[in-house]
Amino acid sequence: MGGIFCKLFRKRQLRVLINGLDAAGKTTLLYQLKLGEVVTTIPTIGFNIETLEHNNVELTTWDLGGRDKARPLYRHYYPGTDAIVFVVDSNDRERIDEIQKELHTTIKEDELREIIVVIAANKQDIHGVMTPEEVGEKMNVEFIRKSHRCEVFGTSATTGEGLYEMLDWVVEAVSTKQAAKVLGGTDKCITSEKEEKDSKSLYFSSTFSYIKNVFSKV
Ligand code: G3D
Ligand code: MG
Repeated sequence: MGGIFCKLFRKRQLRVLINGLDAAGKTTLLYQLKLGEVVTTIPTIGFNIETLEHNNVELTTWDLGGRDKARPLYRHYYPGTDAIVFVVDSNDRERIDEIQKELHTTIKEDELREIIVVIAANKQDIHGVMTPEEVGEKMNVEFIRKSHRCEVFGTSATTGEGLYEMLDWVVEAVSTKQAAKVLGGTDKCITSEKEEKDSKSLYFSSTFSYIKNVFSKV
């Protein structure tokens, strides 16, 4: 059976990039999720990549900034990505402009035209840091929203505060977007017959509830 049924219920993976300047809290965030082993790939390509895979969820992270030569290499990781989380150190007022520029450059990439953008205003456990609203303003969220769905969350990667709420939102946003694409007929069904058969009872809407479950139970 093809068509919408197949598209809605196929098996799919949630792919999220987690980017930010060094020391923003990306690695801490991955470990805080306690979903399994964080794998670091030491590259011949110029930047360290960490990945965390858990069932249908794949999180990939690397440090941005000061590496213009590496930028073309990032593109290798863009295809198939559902959402990008920019982790911002809310305590780092000096480099907020740098991360703002990185974010705006990144989301202009052709392959990220339709990506869901999340800003994690991290380190909210530290007294006196920029609030999520301030971070959103400095990152020029209003401008981003002209081209992308975008939301800001206050997080603390060390305490876990705000992380699941943020990931929940990502799952919801990706799910909504995917459903809209399927119903609008712009999404191609790539499910094999066998996968389709296996997946009828399991996926799409249930995939996301499942992922949500995974995140919220940790
Ligand atoms: P990165 O992977 O983005 O480079 P890391 O950043 O995860 O390595 O974190 C850099 C430092 O910031 C670490 O401190 C880490 O403990 C701290 N950090 C990360 N997230 C938070 C947070 O939400 N709150 C606070 N208070 N600290 C955080 P060290 O001292 O190990 O360098
Ligand atoms: Mg790191």
